[in-house]
Amino acid sequence: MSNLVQVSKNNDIAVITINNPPVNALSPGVPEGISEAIDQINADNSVRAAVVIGSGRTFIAGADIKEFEKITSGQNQRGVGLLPLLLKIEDSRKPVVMAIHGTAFGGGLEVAMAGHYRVASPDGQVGQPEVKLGIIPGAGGTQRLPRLAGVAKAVEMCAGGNPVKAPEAAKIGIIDRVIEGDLLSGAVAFAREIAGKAAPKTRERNEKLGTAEQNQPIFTAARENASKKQRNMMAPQAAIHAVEYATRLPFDQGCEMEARLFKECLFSDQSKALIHVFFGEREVAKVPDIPKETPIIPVNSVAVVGAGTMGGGIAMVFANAGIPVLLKEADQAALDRGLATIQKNYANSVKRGRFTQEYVDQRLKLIKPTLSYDDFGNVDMVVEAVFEGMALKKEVFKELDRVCKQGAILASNTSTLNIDEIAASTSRPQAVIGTHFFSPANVMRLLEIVRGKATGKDVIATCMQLSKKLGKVGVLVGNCRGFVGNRMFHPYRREAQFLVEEGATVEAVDKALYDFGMAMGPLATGDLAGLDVGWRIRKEYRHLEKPGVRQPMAEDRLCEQGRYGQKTGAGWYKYDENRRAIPDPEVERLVRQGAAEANIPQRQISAQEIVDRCIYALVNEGARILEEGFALRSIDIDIIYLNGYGFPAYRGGPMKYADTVGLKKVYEQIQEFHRQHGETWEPAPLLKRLAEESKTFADFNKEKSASA
Ligand code: 3H9
Repeated sequence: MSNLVQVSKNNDIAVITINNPPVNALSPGVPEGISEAIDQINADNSVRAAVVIGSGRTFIAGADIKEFEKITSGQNQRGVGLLPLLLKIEDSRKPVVMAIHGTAFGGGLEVAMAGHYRVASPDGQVGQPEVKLGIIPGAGGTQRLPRLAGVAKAVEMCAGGNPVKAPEAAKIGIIDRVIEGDLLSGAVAFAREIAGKAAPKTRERNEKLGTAEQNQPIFTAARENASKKQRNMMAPQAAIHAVEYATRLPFDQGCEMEARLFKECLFSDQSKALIHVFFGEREVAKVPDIPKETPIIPVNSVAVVGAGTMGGGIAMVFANAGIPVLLKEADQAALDRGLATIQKNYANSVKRGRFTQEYVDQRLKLIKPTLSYDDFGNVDMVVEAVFEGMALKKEVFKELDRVCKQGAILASNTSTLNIDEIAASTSRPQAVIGTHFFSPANVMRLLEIVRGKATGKDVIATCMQLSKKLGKVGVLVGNCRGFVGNRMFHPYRREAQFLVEEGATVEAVDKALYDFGMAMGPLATGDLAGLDVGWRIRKEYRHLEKPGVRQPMAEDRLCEQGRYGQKTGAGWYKYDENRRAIPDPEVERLVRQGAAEANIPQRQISAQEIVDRCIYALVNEGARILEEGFALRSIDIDIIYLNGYGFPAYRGGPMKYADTVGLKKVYEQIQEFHRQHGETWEPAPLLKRLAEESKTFADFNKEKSASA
C-alpha cells in the first residue's frame, strides 16, 4: 500500500490514516491508497467499521492544487479522478466514519461526504472553497452537499466558498457529532456504535433537496448576490448551476453536469489566474536571501508616531492583533482628534457587526495616547506615520534613535520617501525599515515592507512574520521612489488623466476600468485618496520633470479650484451628503478648456483603448521594476496590486494579466502607444526581450531563480 495512506486496527475498527503533509492534499497516490484501504477493510472479516482520519494538523485540505496546472497544460491526462473512489467508499459494506480536524476543504469535504458518517473536533472546519480558485467542486460536492445541508446552505457554501465550523456544520447536518477530547478515540467509539447498523449513503438522501417552488427564489437570490459580490466571475455562477442540477437531475447525471462545469472553469483564464494568486500569496513570504532560520525579534509592544488617518489606522492594526501600542502626537488637539477618529471607526465596526463592544473596549485599552517620547525606551518597534516630508521624518528618526532601546525596530510608513536617507539620520540604519500601510490601514490587506540598503535581515524577517500576525500580506520591496505600488500607480493614473484630456469623459474612463474588474475607476480612486496629495508631490518634484515630456494637467486644474476630491465635496466628481459621486459638467468644461489651451486634439476613445492605456502603463512600469530588482518576482507585484489597489484577483494581477494576453501582443501595443504618445511609453527593456523570446514574466522568475 502507498505510504501516503496507512491502515491499522483498533480491535474490530480499522483506522485509515492519510499521511501527506503538510495538508494531506489528494496528491497522486492518496486516492489510490484510500481505495486500496477500502478494499482491505472489506476483505477483512474481523473489521466491523472504519475510521478515516488525517495525520498531522488537518483532515484532507482538498485536491492537490499543483495538479491542476498539469491537467490544463496536458502533463496530467488522468485528471484528479475522485468520483469512482467516492462511490467505492459510499458502497463499502463496512460503514466508514470520517474523523475531521483542521480543514476538510474541497475534495476533502467531498471525500468526507462519501463516508457514511462524519464526526469532527470542535475546531474542525468544512468548506467548498473551490470558487476562490476559479473552479467549482468537481467530485460530487455540489451534488452531495445539498443532500446533507439543504439547498440554501449548499448554494451559499459552494458559491461563496467560505467554510463552516464544526458546531454549525453539526447543526445543519454535514456532521453527525462533534467530539470533545481526543478525536481518534471518539471516532472509534462512534464507529463501534454504528457498526452493524444500516449505513446511509449520502447520494441516496434526497429528503433535503426541496421542491422547485422552494428552490427557485434561493437560486435567483444567489445569482444576484454573486453577480454583485463576485462581479465578472464565472465560477460562483457555475457552482449555483451545479447545485441546481442536484435538485433537478438524478445523482449520476448531476455529477456529469458538475464535471462539465468543473472542466470549463478549470481551463478558464480566471482559474489559472486565481491559482497563480493562491501560490503567490504564499510565495511572497519567501525571501531568497533570508533563510527560514533567521532570528525573529519579539514584538510585544509598539509605538506609533502621528495620530492622523494613517497613524490612527496603524495603531488599530496593532491593537487588533493584541499588541499594546503607544500613540504619540505633537499636541493635545491633534491627539484628541486622532483618538476620536479611532473611536468612531471602532463604533462603526460594532454597528456593522464586525466586532462586539466588548472586543472593541479591550482593543481601545491597548492604545495609550501620549504627547512625549518618555515611554519609547520600552517598546520593541516604532512605526513613524507623520506628515510626508523628508525634513520632518529625519527629525523624528533622530529622536527615535535617541530614545529607543538598542534592538528596537524603527519603521517608517512613508509611501514615497527614501528609506536610506531616513535611516542615515540615525546611528543604527540596520534597525530602519519601511512599513508602508495602505489606507484605511485597518482594512487594507497590503503591507509593503521596504528594505533599505542597511536593513538587517532579522528586522526584515520579523516584519514579514509580523505582517501575518497583523492580518496583512507583507510583500518585500526595494527602496525606489514610490516603491512598487505607487511607482506603478503613477503612470496608471497619468494615462487616466491623459485619456480625459484627449476627449474621454471622466465616467467613461472609470467605467472602462471598473468593467475590467478594478474595484474603482482611477479617477474616483483619486477623489477618495485626495487629489491634493499628488498635486503637492508633483509640485515638489517638478524640477525632476524632463522638459518637453507631456505631463497631465487636469488634476492640477481641479486642485487649483480647491477640488481635492471627496474630502472637499468635489474633485473629478461632485459628492452628495452620502458621498455618492455625481458627474459634474464643470469638470468637463475645465478639462476641455485646458485641452484647448494645450492644443490636445479631441477624439472618440474606445473602452478597450482606455483599458489598454491604463493597464499596460502598469505593466510597462512593473517590467522596469522587476528588471531593476525592486520587486523580487512578478508575483510580488501582482500580490501588491490585488491587495492594495483593487486589481481583480481573477485576472491574477497586472503581470499575470500581461502573461495571459501574451507579452508579444502587449509589447506591440506599447510600441504603438510609444509612436503615438512619445517618450513616456518607451517599452521596458525586459518586456521587449521577453516578448521577442516568446517568454512570460513567469519565465523570467524561473530564469532568475535558476541563476541565483
Ligand atoms: C479541490 O479540492 C477540487 C475538488 O473539488 C476536486 C476536484 C476533482 N494543494 O496555506 P498554508 C500548500 S480544489 C496543494 O501556508 P495554513 C501551500 O501551498 C482545493 N498544496 O497553511 C503551502 O505550501 P508551501 C480545495 C497546498 O495552515 C502549504 O501547503 N482546497 C494545498 O495557513 C501550507 O499551506 C483548498 O482550496 C492544496 N490543496 O492553511 C484549500 N493547500 O509551504 C487550500 C495548501 O510550500 N488551502 N497547500 O508554501 C488552504 O486554504 C490552506 O492551505 C489551509 C492551511 C487552510 C488548508
